[in-house]
Parts: sequence; C-alpha cells; structure tokens
Amino acid sequence: MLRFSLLVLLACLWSCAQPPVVPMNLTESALIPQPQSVTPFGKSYRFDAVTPIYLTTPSGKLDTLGQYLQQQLQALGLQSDIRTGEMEQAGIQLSLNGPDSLGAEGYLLEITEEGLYLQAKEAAGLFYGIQSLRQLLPFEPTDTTRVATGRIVDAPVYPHRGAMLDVARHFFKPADVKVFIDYLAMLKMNKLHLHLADDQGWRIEIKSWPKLTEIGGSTQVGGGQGGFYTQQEYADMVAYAAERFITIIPEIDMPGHTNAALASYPELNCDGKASALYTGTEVGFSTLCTDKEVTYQFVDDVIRELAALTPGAYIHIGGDESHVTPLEDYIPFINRVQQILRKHNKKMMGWDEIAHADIDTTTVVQWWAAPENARKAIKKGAKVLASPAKKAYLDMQYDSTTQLGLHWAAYVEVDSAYRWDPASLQAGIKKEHLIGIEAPLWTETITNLDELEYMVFPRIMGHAEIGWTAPALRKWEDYRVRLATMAPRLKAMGIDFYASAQIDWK
Ligand code: TNX
Repeated sequence: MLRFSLLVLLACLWSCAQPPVVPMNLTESALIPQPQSVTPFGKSYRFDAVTPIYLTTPSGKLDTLGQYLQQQLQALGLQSDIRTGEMEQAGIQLSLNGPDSLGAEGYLLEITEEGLYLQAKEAAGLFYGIQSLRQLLPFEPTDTTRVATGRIVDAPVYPHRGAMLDVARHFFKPADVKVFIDYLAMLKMNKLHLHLADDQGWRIEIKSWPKLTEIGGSTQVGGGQGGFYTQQEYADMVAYAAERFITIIPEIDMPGHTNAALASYPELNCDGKASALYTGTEVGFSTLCTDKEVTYQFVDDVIRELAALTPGAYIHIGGDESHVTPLEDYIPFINRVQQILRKHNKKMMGWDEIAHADIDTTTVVQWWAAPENARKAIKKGAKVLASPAKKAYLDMQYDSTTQLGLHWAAYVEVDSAYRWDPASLQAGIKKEHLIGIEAPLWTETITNLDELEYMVFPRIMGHAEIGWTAPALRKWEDYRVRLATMAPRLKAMGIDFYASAQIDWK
C-alpha cells in the first residue's frame, strides 16, 4: 500500500512539475491586423491559477499598463498579481527596454513554455502587444488557458490609423463613442476623427457662443432631439481615448456644412437673418459669410476653445462641398483659417477641396473624392490622409440589399474594403506622401450603436490591417480565414456585424 502511494506521489510530482507539452502553432492563431513577423515555436504556455505580471522598471506608464493587462486577464477568469523586477516564476514580463528598431508603436512578444515576454520602446507599443495577446487568448473563460509559443515582432506601416464618426447628422452619446473607441483600440487604431458640426447639428459646447448648442444642437436628421457634449464630457472622452493611445481629432466643418451655426446666430449669415434649423440630408447649400469680420471672430473663438480641449496636433476644418461659396471667397477663407489655427498652435486638416487654398507643408489634406486634389496638395508639400470613398467609407452599402447607408460612391463589400492599397490606388499618390488611412462613418442613415456596428464591422478590420500591415503581407485568401475565425469573438463582444456571404464564418 505504501509502495503504491509512493508511486502515485512520484507520478504526480513528475506530472505536476512538467505539465504535458501541448503543441500549438502560433501561425494558426488569427490576428488582425496581421503582424510584421510571426515565428512559431510549436509548443504552448499554460496559464496557472495566478499569473504574476512583472514590471521590469516600474513607472507610471508601466503600472497603468500592468493594471490594464490584469483587467483583461480578469475578464477571462485569469487571476494575476503585479510584481516588480525580472520574471522569477512563470508569468508575463512587461518591459519598456525594447530595441530602437521597434519605433514608437512597435512591440516584441516572445512566448515560451516558461512565460511571456512583452517588450516595447514606448508605452503605445506595449499596449498594442497586449491587444495581440488578447487576440491570442480565448475570448471567454475556459478550464485551461493556453497560448501557442513563438515570437511576434511587430510595428505599423503608417503612423495614422483612424476612423471618423459623424455625430452631427445623428448624435451619439459619450457612452457610445467610448464603445467605438474600444473597438478602434482593439484593432491598434490610434486616431478618432469626430465630425462635430454640420448643417443638421452643432455638438460641442462653445462657451463664448452658447447658442451653437442651445439652438444648433437641438435637433438632428429626421427631426429627433439631437444633443451635444459639454466641454467636460468632451474632455472626458479625450482622456478615455488617450488612455487607449487614441488621439481625438475634432472637426468643425466650414465654410459650408454650417447651417446649424447659421440657425443659431443671425450675424453669421450675409443677409443677417438666422436660417431655419435643418433635418434633411441634402449637402452643399450653406455657407458662412466669408466677407464679414464677425465670421473670423467666430472661427477664432471656436478654434481657441477647441484647441484648449485638444492635446493632438491637428484640428480638422472640413472645407468640403462648399458649393455655394465661390472659389474666390473660399480660397482666402481657408487661408485665413489656416492662420487662425497657427495662432492657436494647431495644424490644419481638411477635406481634399482645401488643396485649392494656399496650404502650407504642415497641413494635411484628407483625400475622399478627388485624387487630383490630393496630387495638388502633394505639389504644395502637404501630406495626404487616405479616405477614398469607394474603398474607405463605412456608410457605403455592402450591396444593393443593404438597408442602411448610401451608395453614391460604390457598393463596398468586405473584399472591396480590404483589397486595395492607399499607396497604389491612384497615380502620383505614394507611400511617402501619406500619413495613413482613415475610415469615415457618416450617419445620415445611422441612428444608434447597433446600426453603427453593422456598417463598421467587419470592414473596419480590413482598414485597420491596411494601416498597420505592409502590402506584401496582406492576402485576401488568408485574411478571409482570419476574419472568419474572429466571428465568435465579435459575437461574444456583442458586435452586430454584417455576416457577408464572402466569408465562411466560424
Ligand atoms: C459627402 S465626404 C460628404 C458628407 C456626407 C457623405 C455621405 C464629405 C467630405 N462630405 O457630408 O455625409 O458624403 O456619404
């Protein structure tokens, strides 16, 4: 009997000390965006009851990331504790001592049977490494949690990877915007452009011009209630985004798309009469009065208050579809707005029409419709942000049966949104001219978060990959398999995505 127990004990000691090797292939773990390089080691790491997280040289940033990782693990039923110093026992090591080659956003994740080592040069890189780890882990608690061993070395091809949300046509509450921010973070996107004012609504409190929100914020497309962000609510969204390494770029569209402002203040109209509030979906009928001095006082005040709320370098001034502003008024207007931005220490971003003005080399032109405008901007030494509507617009319908959205640019199926490259789509627009890619969601027909998710997912995952992954590593046949694998994860997150027939969903 004693001998038998000893045997059992020995057997247990052996198996407890050396858990059975479970082979797993890291290249079979679906990641979106696809990393720069993935080297499988063929085994797996098993999470213990408690996983220590080691912070190599603790700092405020590293502490925050350690806690963030701890929360992510907690959601999977994995307990962890945070320690300082080098890894002593199987766990996860976070370090900001990564090699210079990783750049500002790159990371290196090495997974062995003994533990996970995540390195970066900057905090953003660690954050993106944690996003990859989240995708390698199961999306819900399981009995035993394993990840495949191997090495991932990763960094993005473009510094600007973003999406736009039009909160003017239909208002989205801060809580909804935060959900959207979380989606962007998961996909390693780093910019959120908020379209804060248009004909149908003015959505950001401007203390020096209070009627903008009082009157201009009071409705939306279809005549609903509208709404607006107080400066405090807006600052809170900016901070929430920043914690996820996302910069919010605010847009106040001008001189066109300004009916909400023109309805709020009669003096901004050339005839001195307030225009009526507008709840339709026509574009191109409104303009600020470009030869009144009060217009520039207004722009200065708005930019001043917005600049104070904006940690990022850019403020977007729209400039699109100013069909009732003659070009001889439009050009000096944009020139003057560029000066106002400079006075408030911000750089200008605008839709591609602003290339007609005397834009300087710090200005970014967002190419949405006319490649010739992008080329004009390049000639003037400005940089280009790629959002060609035919590929990047999230409000375009998937096909002729899609209930939501518009289709003036194209029907954009999942393959069409993925199979293109901003640096080769149009002659004369090359990688060196581009800061990156942005996928805009206009909301004339989008009224709530469920509808938003349906138009955004899965196309935005392709846009995120285009911004992050080199063209040579992007293959549709491989992407559609990875995307299919993601379906249960998206469902578990409660994302109402469009289940395109192009994908063999898991
Ligand atoms: C064009 S894109 C617009 C927006 C509309 C959008 C609808 C751009 C710069 N202007 O005002 O919402 O089409 O797809």
